[in-house]
Amino acid sequence: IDQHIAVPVGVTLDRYIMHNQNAFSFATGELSQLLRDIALAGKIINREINRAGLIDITGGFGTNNVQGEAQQKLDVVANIRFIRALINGGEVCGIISEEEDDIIHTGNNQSKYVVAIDPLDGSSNIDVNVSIGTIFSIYRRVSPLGEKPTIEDFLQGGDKQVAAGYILYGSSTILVYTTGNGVAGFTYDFSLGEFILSHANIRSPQDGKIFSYNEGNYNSYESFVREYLIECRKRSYSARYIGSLVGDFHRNLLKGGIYLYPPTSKDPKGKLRLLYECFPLAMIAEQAGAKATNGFQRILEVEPESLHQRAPLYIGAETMVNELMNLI
Ligand code: AHM
Ligand code: MG
Repeated sequence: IDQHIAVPVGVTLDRYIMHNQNAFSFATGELSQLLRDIALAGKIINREINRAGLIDITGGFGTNNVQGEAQQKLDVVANIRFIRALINGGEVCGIISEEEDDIIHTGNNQSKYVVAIDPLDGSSNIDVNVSIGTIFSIYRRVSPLGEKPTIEDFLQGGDKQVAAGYILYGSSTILVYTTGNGVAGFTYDFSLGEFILSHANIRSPQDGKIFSYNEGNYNSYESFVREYLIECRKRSYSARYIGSLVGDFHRNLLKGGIYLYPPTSKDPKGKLRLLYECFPLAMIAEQAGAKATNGFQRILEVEPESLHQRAPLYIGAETMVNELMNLI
Protein backbone atom coordinates (compact mmCIF):
# COMPACT_ATOMS: atom_id res chain seq x y z
CA ILE A 1 0.00 0.00 0.00
CA ASP A 2 2.88 2.34 0.75
CA GLN A 3 4.02 1.88 -2.82
CA HIS A 4 0.63 3.05 -4.05
CA ILE A 5 0.66 6.17 -1.87
CA ALA A 6 4.12 7.02 -3.08
CA VAL A 7 2.91 7.60 -6.65
CA PRO A 8 1.44 11.08 -7.12
CA VAL A 9 -2.12 11.50 -8.41
CA GLY A 10 -1.94 12.50 -12.06
CA VAL A 11 0.57 9.93 -13.29
CA THR A 12 -0.44 7.70 -16.18
CA LEU A 13 -1.47 4.10 -15.66
CA ASP A 14 1.62 2.90 -17.52
CA ARG A 15 3.95 4.80 -15.23
CA TYR A 16 2.05 3.65 -12.17
CA ILE A 17 2.24 0.02 -13.26
CA MET A 18 5.96 0.36 -13.88
CA HIS A 19 6.47 1.98 -10.50
CA ASN A 20 4.57 -0.79 -8.74
CA GLN A 21 6.09 -3.68 -10.64
CA ASN A 22 8.56 -4.31 -7.84
CA ALA A 23 5.66 -4.79 -5.44
CA PHE A 24 4.58 -7.96 -7.26
CA SER A 25 6.09 -10.93 -5.53
CA PHE A 26 7.08 -12.61 -8.79
CA ALA A 27 7.56 -9.61 -10.99
CA THR A 28 9.19 -10.22 -14.32
CA GLY A 29 7.18 -7.63 -16.19
CA GLU A 30 4.63 -10.02 -17.67
CA LEU A 31 1.82 -9.15 -15.28
CA SER A 32 2.57 -5.46 -15.85
CA GLN A 33 2.33 -5.99 -19.59
CA LEU A 34 -0.90 -7.94 -19.16
CA LEU A 35 -2.46 -5.09 -17.19
CA ARG A 36 -1.45 -2.71 -19.97
CA ASP A 37 -3.04 -5.02 -22.55
CA ILE A 38 -6.29 -4.97 -20.58
CA ALA A 39 -6.16 -1.17 -20.37
CA LEU A 40 -5.69 -1.00 -24.14
CA ALA A 41 -8.69 -3.28 -24.71
CA GLY A 42 -10.64 -1.01 -22.35
CA LYS A 43 -9.77 2.04 -24.44
CA ILE A 44 -10.91 0.32 -27.61
CA ILE A 45 -14.19 -0.81 -26.05
CA ASN A 46 -14.67 2.66 -24.62
CA ARG A 47 -14.38 4.06 -28.13
CA GLU A 48 -16.93 1.58 -29.48
CA ILE A 49 -19.36 2.38 -26.67
CA ASN A 50 -19.02 6.10 -27.19
CA ARG A 51 -19.93 5.96 -30.84
CA ALA A 52 -22.42 3.12 -30.44
CA GLY A 53 -25.44 5.27 -31.21
CA LEU A 54 -23.75 6.75 -34.25
CA ILE A 55 -22.73 3.66 -36.12
CA ASP A 56 -25.88 1.69 -35.53
CA ILE A 57 -24.01 -0.87 -33.53
CA THR A 58 -26.55 -1.18 -30.71
CA GLY A 59 -29.33 -3.71 -30.63
CA GLY A 60 -29.58 -7.47 -30.62
CA PHE A 61 -27.13 -9.61 -32.52
CA GLY A 62 -29.62 -12.41 -33.03
CA THR A 63 -27.58 -15.01 -31.15
CA ASN A 64 -27.58 -16.27 -27.60
CA ASN A 65 -24.60 -16.52 -25.26
CA VAL A 66 -23.71 -19.45 -23.00
CA GLN A 67 -26.40 -18.60 -20.49
CA GLY A 68 -29.03 -18.41 -23.22
CA GLU A 69 -29.37 -14.64 -22.99
CA ALA A 70 -29.77 -12.48 -26.04
CA GLN A 71 -26.40 -10.98 -26.92
CA GLN A 72 -26.06 -7.34 -27.78
CA LYS A 73 -23.83 -6.32 -30.60
CA LEU A 74 -21.62 -4.42 -28.22
CA ASP A 75 -21.23 -7.52 -26.02
CA VAL A 76 -19.96 -9.34 -29.04
CA VAL A 77 -17.72 -6.48 -30.08
CA ALA A 78 -16.27 -6.16 -26.59
CA ASN A 79 -15.66 -9.88 -26.39
CA ILE A 80 -13.82 -9.93 -29.71
CA ARG A 81 -11.76 -6.84 -28.88
CA PHE A 82 -10.73 -8.21 -25.51
CA ILE A 83 -9.75 -11.60 -26.75
CA ARG A 84 -7.79 -10.10 -29.60
CA ALA A 85 -5.91 -7.72 -27.28
CA LEU A 86 -5.02 -10.57 -24.92
CA ILE A 87 -3.91 -12.88 -27.71
CA ASN A 88 -1.78 -10.20 -29.35
CA GLY A 89 -0.38 -9.08 -26.00
CA GLY A 90 1.10 -12.54 -25.56
CA GLU A 91 1.01 -12.76 -21.75
CA VAL A 92 -2.05 -15.01 -21.47
CA CYS A 93 -2.36 -18.70 -22.35
CA GLY A 94 -6.10 -19.05 -21.71
CA ILE A 95 -9.21 -16.93 -21.32
CA ILE A 96 -12.72 -17.59 -20.15
CA SER A 97 -15.43 -15.11 -21.00
CA GLU A 98 -19.08 -14.69 -20.15
CA GLU A 99 -19.69 -14.77 -23.87
CA GLU A 100 -17.90 -18.07 -24.59
CA ASP A 101 -18.80 -21.59 -23.52
CA ASP A 102 -15.32 -23.05 -23.24
CA ILE A 103 -11.77 -22.01 -22.52
CA ILE A 104 -10.27 -19.88 -25.29
CA HIS A 105 -6.78 -21.14 -26.01
CA THR A 106 -4.65 -18.22 -27.13
CA GLY A 107 -1.83 -20.40 -28.42
CA ASN A 108 0.63 -18.58 -26.14
CA ASN A 109 1.37 -21.69 -24.13
CA GLN A 110 4.62 -20.28 -22.77
CA SER A 111 2.61 -17.58 -20.96
CA LYS A 112 2.08 -17.76 -17.22
CA TYR A 113 -1.34 -16.21 -16.83
CA VAL A 114 -4.99 -16.96 -17.45
CA VAL A 115 -7.77 -14.37 -17.43
CA ALA A 116 -11.50 -14.58 -16.67
CA ILE A 117 -13.54 -11.70 -18.11
CA ASP A 118 -17.00 -10.33 -18.43
CA PRO A 119 -16.20 -8.13 -21.43
CA LEU A 120 -19.35 -6.00 -21.16
CA ASP A 121 -21.53 -6.34 -18.11
CA GLY A 122 -24.91 -4.71 -17.60
CA SER A 123 -26.38 -5.85 -20.88
CA SER A 124 -29.81 -4.38 -20.16
CA ASN A 125 -28.20 -0.93 -20.07
CA ILE A 126 -26.17 -1.09 -23.26
CA ASP A 127 -28.81 0.27 -25.61
CA VAL A 128 -29.99 3.06 -23.38
CA ASN A 129 -26.85 5.05 -22.64
CA VAL A 130 -26.58 3.95 -19.03
CA SER A 131 -23.30 2.93 -17.36
CA ILE A 132 -21.86 -0.47 -18.23
CA GLY A 133 -18.61 -2.16 -17.31
CA THR A 134 -15.87 -4.69 -17.98
CA ILE A 135 -14.73 -7.03 -15.19
CA PHE A 136 -11.50 -9.05 -15.17
CA SER A 137 -9.70 -11.53 -12.96
CA ILE A 138 -6.15 -12.84 -13.39
CA TYR A 139 -4.54 -16.07 -12.15
CA ARG A 140 -1.10 -17.50 -12.46
CA ARG A 141 -1.55 -20.83 -14.23
CA VAL A 142 -1.10 -24.12 -12.31
CA SER A 143 -0.86 -26.28 -15.43
CA PRO A 144 2.64 -26.92 -16.81
CA LEU A 145 4.26 -24.13 -18.79
CA GLY A 146 4.40 -24.94 -22.48
CA GLU A 147 1.18 -26.95 -22.44
CA LYS A 148 -2.39 -25.87 -23.09
CA PRO A 149 -4.11 -24.33 -20.05
CA THR A 150 -6.72 -26.50 -18.33
CA ILE A 151 -9.93 -25.93 -16.38
CA GLU A 152 -7.91 -26.21 -13.14
CA ASP A 153 -6.16 -22.96 -14.02
CA PHE A 154 -9.52 -21.20 -13.77
CA LEU A 155 -10.95 -23.07 -10.79
CA GLN A 156 -8.19 -22.20 -8.30
CA GLY A 157 -10.49 -20.08 -6.12
CA GLY A 158 -10.83 -16.36 -5.51
CA ASP A 159 -8.01 -16.15 -2.99
CA LYS A 160 -5.60 -17.23 -5.72
CA GLN A 161 -6.31 -14.24 -7.97
CA VAL A 162 -3.11 -12.29 -8.57
CA ALA A 163 -4.98 -9.27 -9.86
CA ALA A 164 -8.55 -8.18 -10.45
CA GLY A 165 -10.28 -5.09 -11.72
CA TYR A 166 -13.00 -3.41 -13.68
CA ILE A 167 -13.54 -0.62 -16.15
CA LEU A 168 -16.65 1.48 -15.66
CA TYR A 169 -17.91 3.24 -18.77
CA GLY A 170 -19.91 5.90 -16.95
CA SER A 171 -20.14 9.66 -16.98
CA SER A 172 -16.40 9.25 -17.18
CA THR A 173 -14.49 6.06 -17.81
CA ILE A 174 -12.49 4.68 -14.90
CA LEU A 175 -10.27 1.63 -14.53
CA VAL A 176 -9.95 0.27 -11.00
CA TYR A 177 -7.65 -2.61 -10.13
CA THR A 178 -5.76 -4.38 -7.41
CA THR A 179 -2.79 -6.72 -7.36
CA GLY A 180 -3.40 -7.54 -3.71
CA ASN A 181 -1.62 -4.45 -2.49
CA GLY A 182 -4.45 -1.92 -2.19
CA VAL A 183 -6.80 -0.55 -4.84
CA ALA A 184 -6.22 2.28 -7.29
CA GLY A 185 -8.47 4.00 -9.84
CA PHE A 186 -7.50 5.68 -13.12
CA THR A 187 -9.81 8.03 -14.97
CA TYR A 188 -9.59 8.06 -18.74
CA ASP A 189 -8.51 11.34 -20.29
CA PHE A 190 -9.92 11.31 -23.82
CA SER A 191 -7.72 14.13 -25.04
CA LEU A 192 -4.55 12.29 -24.02
CA GLY A 193 -5.81 8.76 -24.65
CA GLU A 194 -4.43 7.81 -21.24
CA PHE A 195 -5.76 6.47 -17.96
CA ILE A 196 -4.62 8.90 -15.25
CA LEU A 197 -4.33 8.04 -11.56
CA SER A 198 -7.30 9.80 -9.96
CA HIS A 199 -8.09 7.55 -6.98
CA ALA A 200 -4.92 6.48 -5.17
CA ASN A 201 -5.31 3.83 -2.48
CA ILE A 202 -9.11 3.59 -2.41
CA ARG A 203 -10.53 2.86 1.03
CA SER A 204 -14.21 2.04 1.29
CA PRO A 205 -16.18 3.60 4.19
CA GLN A 206 -16.64 1.17 7.06
CA ASP A 207 -20.38 1.81 7.19
CA GLY A 208 -22.79 3.18 4.64
CA LYS A 209 -26.30 4.42 3.92
CA ILE A 210 -26.98 3.04 0.45
CA PHE A 211 -28.65 -0.27 -0.37
CA SER A 212 -28.76 -1.69 -3.87
CA TYR A 213 -30.91 -4.59 -5.08
CA ASN A 214 -33.66 -5.38 -7.57
CA GLU A 215 -36.91 -4.59 -5.77
CA GLY A 216 -38.86 -6.70 -8.26
CA ASN A 217 -37.28 -9.82 -6.75
CA TYR A 218 -38.06 -8.89 -3.13
CA ASN A 219 -40.76 -11.51 -2.57
CA SER A 220 -38.52 -14.39 -3.51
CA TYR A 221 -35.68 -13.41 -1.15
CA GLU A 222 -34.94 -15.44 1.96
CA SER A 223 -36.33 -13.99 5.18
CA PHE A 224 -33.00 -12.70 6.55
CA VAL A 225 -32.51 -10.61 3.41
CA ARG A 226 -36.02 -9.18 3.60
CA GLU A 227 -35.53 -8.41 7.27
CA TYR A 228 -32.35 -6.53 6.50
CA LEU A 229 -33.96 -4.54 3.71
CA ILE A 230 -36.86 -3.58 6.00
CA GLU A 231 -34.26 -2.31 8.46
CA CYS A 232 -32.58 -0.24 5.73
CA ARG A 233 -35.94 1.35 4.91
CA LYS A 234 -36.60 2.08 8.58
CA ARG A 235 -33.28 3.87 8.74
CA SER A 236 -34.24 5.84 5.59
CA TYR A 237 -31.16 4.67 3.74
CA SER A 238 -30.99 5.55 0.04
CA ALA A 239 -32.08 2.89 -2.43
CA ARG A 240 -29.82 3.04 -5.50
CA TYR A 241 -29.82 0.42 -8.24
CA ILE A 242 -28.61 0.85 -11.80
CA GLY A 243 -28.70 -2.79 -12.80
CA SER A 244 -25.07 -2.56 -13.89
CA LEU A 245 -23.00 -4.40 -11.35
CA VAL A 246 -19.84 -2.41 -11.97
CA GLY A 247 -21.64 0.92 -11.59
CA ASP A 248 -23.56 -0.15 -8.50
CA PHE A 249 -20.42 -1.63 -6.94
CA HIS A 250 -18.22 1.38 -7.74
CA ARG A 251 -20.68 3.86 -6.23
CA ASN A 252 -21.01 1.83 -3.05
CA LEU A 253 -17.26 1.27 -2.83
CA LEU A 254 -16.62 5.01 -2.82
CA LYS A 255 -19.67 6.22 -0.89
CA GLY A 256 -20.39 3.32 1.45
CA GLY A 257 -23.24 0.90 0.78
CA ILE A 258 -24.27 -2.67 0.21
CA TYR A 259 -25.13 -4.46 -3.04
CA LEU A 260 -27.26 -7.59 -2.85
CA TYR A 261 -28.05 -10.23 -5.46
CA PRO A 262 -29.62 -13.04 -3.44
CA PRO A 263 -31.01 -16.29 -4.83
CA THR A 264 -34.41 -15.74 -6.46
CA SER A 265 -37.09 -18.09 -7.76
CA LYS A 266 -35.78 -17.39 -11.27
CA ASP A 267 -32.11 -17.84 -10.29
CA PRO A 268 -32.09 -20.14 -7.24
CA LYS A 269 -28.28 -20.12 -7.13
CA GLY A 270 -28.04 -16.39 -7.60
CA LYS A 271 -27.64 -14.62 -10.93
CA LEU A 272 -24.07 -13.38 -10.91
CA ARG A 273 -21.15 -15.46 -12.09
CA LEU A 274 -18.60 -16.50 -9.56
CA LEU A 275 -15.44 -16.42 -11.67
CA TYR A 276 -15.73 -13.17 -13.59
CA GLU A 277 -18.22 -11.14 -11.55
CA CYS A 278 -18.13 -12.14 -7.86
CA PHE A 279 -14.45 -13.09 -7.39
CA PRO A 280 -12.85 -9.99 -8.92
CA LEU A 281 -15.21 -7.57 -7.17
CA ALA A 282 -14.77 -9.44 -3.88
CA MET A 283 -10.99 -9.11 -4.14
CA ILE A 284 -11.29 -5.37 -4.77
CA ALA A 285 -13.82 -5.00 -1.95
CA GLU A 286 -11.56 -6.72 0.57
CA GLN A 287 -8.51 -4.83 -0.62
CA ALA A 288 -10.43 -1.59 -0.01
CA GLY A 289 -11.58 -2.66 3.47
CA ALA A 290 -15.08 -3.81 2.49
CA LYS A 291 -16.58 -7.33 2.59
CA ALA A 292 -18.12 -9.90 0.25
CA THR A 293 -20.05 -13.03 1.14
CA ASN A 294 -22.42 -15.51 -0.48
CA GLY A 295 -24.45 -15.72 2.74
CA PHE A 296 -22.41 -18.62 4.10
CA GLN A 297 -18.77 -17.79 3.63
CA ARG A 298 -16.37 -15.23 2.19
CA ILE A 299 -16.90 -15.19 -1.55
CA LEU A 300 -13.16 -15.61 -2.04
CA GLU A 301 -13.29 -18.93 -0.17
CA VAL A 302 -16.02 -20.46 -2.32
CA GLU A 303 -14.59 -23.45 -4.17
CA PRO A 304 -15.51 -23.10 -7.82
CA GLU A 305 -16.70 -26.18 -9.66
CA SER A 306 -17.46 -24.93 -13.13
CA LEU A 307 -16.52 -22.03 -15.36
CA HIS A 308 -19.87 -20.27 -15.54
CA GLN A 309 -21.10 -21.09 -12.04
CA ARG A 310 -23.40 -18.59 -10.35
CA ALA A 311 -23.38 -17.40 -6.76
CA PRO A 312 -25.41 -15.19 -4.45
CA LEU A 313 -23.56 -11.96 -3.69
CA TYR A 314 -23.71 -9.60 -0.73
CA ILE A 315 -20.94 -7.06 -1.05
CA GLY A 316 -20.09 -3.70 0.44
CA ALA A 317 -19.40 -1.81 3.64
CA GLU A 318 -18.10 -4.03 6.42
CA THR A 319 -20.69 -2.98 9.01
CA MET A 320 -23.61 -3.44 6.62
CA VAL A 321 -22.50 -6.90 5.49
CA ASN A 322 -21.97 -7.90 9.13
CA GLU A 323 -25.45 -6.65 10.10
CA LEU A 324 -26.98 -8.66 7.27
CA MET A 325 -25.10 -11.79 8.26
CA ASN A 326 -26.13 -11.43 11.88
CA LEU A 327 -29.77 -11.87 10.81
CA ILE A 328 -29.19 -15.39 9.45
P1 AHM B 1 -25.31 -9.51 -17.47
O1 AHM B 1 -23.99 -10.17 -17.28
O2 AHM B 1 -26.23 -10.26 -18.38
O3 AHM B 1 -25.19 -8.07 -17.85
O4 AHM B 1 -26.05 -9.60 -16.05
C1 AHM B 1 -25.40 -9.09 -14.93
C2 AHM B 1 -26.12 -7.88 -14.45
C3 AHM B 1 -25.36 -7.07 -13.46
O5 AHM B 1 -24.62 -6.08 -14.05
C4 AHM B 1 -26.45 -6.47 -12.64
O6 AHM B 1 -26.02 -6.15 -11.35
C5 AHM B 1 -27.50 -7.52 -12.64
O7 AHM B 1 -27.28 -8.31 -13.79
C6 AHM B 1 -28.86 -6.94 -12.72
O8 AHM B 1 -29.79 -7.97 -12.74
P2 AHM B 1 -31.33 -7.66 -12.69
O9 AHM B 1 -31.67 -7.01 -13.98
O10 AHM B 1 -31.94 -8.99 -12.52
O11 AHM B 1 -31.56 -6.76 -11.52
MG1 MG C 1 -22.20 -10.01 -16.67
